[in-house]
Amino acid sequence: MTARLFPIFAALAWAAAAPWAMAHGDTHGTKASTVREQKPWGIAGDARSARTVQVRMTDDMRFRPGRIEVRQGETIRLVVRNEGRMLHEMVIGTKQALDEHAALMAKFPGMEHDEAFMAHVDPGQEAQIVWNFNRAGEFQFACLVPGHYQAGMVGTVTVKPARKTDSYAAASDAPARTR
Ligand SMILES: [Cu+2]
Repeated sequence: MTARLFPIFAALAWAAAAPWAMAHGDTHGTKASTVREQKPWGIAGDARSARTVQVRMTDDMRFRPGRIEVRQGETIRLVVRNEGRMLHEMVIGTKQALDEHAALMAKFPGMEHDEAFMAHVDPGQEAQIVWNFNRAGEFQFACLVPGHYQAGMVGTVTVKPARKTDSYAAASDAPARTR
């Protein structure tokens, strides 16, 4: 029992000590968008070089479109509109990262979280995510409001390799990494 409970308390302590925006300890109150941290699914982008993609979120727990295709290195300005009557959000990540995040959100519904790769959108409102997909692969975007992800509120982002022989290298137009 103790062993099974431990991860929950560890997660609670971690969530309390480090709100999501500061999950890696080196940003201290700075919004993640100003500290560009490379994630397996990309890095915060610059809106000036972005292609705009509009996505609608609705109370039937769907994103429309539910599939987005981008080229590796491309920066996308996701304009996310909540057309429902309840809070929705878009969080981009790998399936594994979203699964872990969703489990944490289900345990701690009031948990604050904010990062450059997510947007929380009130009913009738719209928000933006500017993200540079500089890693090729299959990723997802999901609404992690408790119950929504579990109800299927998830979409896919396919990032096609810039070059067939070099699927993991950042494209030449990607911004400089922080490290
Ligand atoms: Cu939702």
